[in-house]
Amino acid sequence: MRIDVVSIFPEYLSALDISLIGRAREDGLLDVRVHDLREHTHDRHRTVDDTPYGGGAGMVMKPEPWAEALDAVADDSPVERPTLLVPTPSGTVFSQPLARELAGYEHLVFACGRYEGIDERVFQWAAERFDVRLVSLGDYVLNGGEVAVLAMVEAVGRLIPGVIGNPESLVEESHEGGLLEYPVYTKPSSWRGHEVPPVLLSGDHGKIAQWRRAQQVERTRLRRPDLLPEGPLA
Ligand code: JE8
Repeated sequence: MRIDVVSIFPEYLSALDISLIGRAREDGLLDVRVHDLREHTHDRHRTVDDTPYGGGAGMVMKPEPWAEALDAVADDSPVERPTLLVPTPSGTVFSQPLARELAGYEHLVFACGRYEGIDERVFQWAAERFDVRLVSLGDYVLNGGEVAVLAMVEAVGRLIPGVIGNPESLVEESHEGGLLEYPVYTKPSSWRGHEVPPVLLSGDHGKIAQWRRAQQVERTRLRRPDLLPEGPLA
């Protein structure tokens, strides 16, 4: 899979050089290219922002550097219409099903805004060359799209075949099964007065699976009741 990221803080994306995603890149499973938006400015000060029409606080990202940067990425795309993902607090909330969908695509492009965001016309224009998706990491305020891109690239990247050593860990996990994860423990079995639940030491794999499922349901009921089916159990 090919991923391009455009940002005024390309060094922010250096986290993609390490760990699981870094390894996937070394292994040739992922081709991640980070671009500096300022390379697509042509004035002395490499200006990417200007004052908002209509007034108001802060600055808005100018359309011209974005169009030039995105044109360059689209010209170099392995596909006819790559997917352009724009992190924004006014987008649809990113989710595991969306990560799954994106993991099936050949080319993703992320546009990281800063300041008060990117001139809205960029998204209208970009629809000529991209499938444009405005996505939010969640209902809280960040200073720009970079942190959201780190999260989304990690969520998508780990779903690409070969990126995770043990793909079994992909099926069991939270948000694919619709329940939260069960609690996990390791040695020592007794630690600072806290014991590992004895069932996990019993060697009875049927009972362990049953216990873990019950833990998942109980945690979900307590912490994320919104994930459970409505009403009293049939
Ligand atoms: C961003 C963001 C995601 C999330 C994403 C991109 C670009 C209009 N507001 C802009 C005003 C306050 C500051 C904002 C800064 N900003 C935030 C996000 C996001 N994805 N879940 N929260 N925030 C930009 C500029």
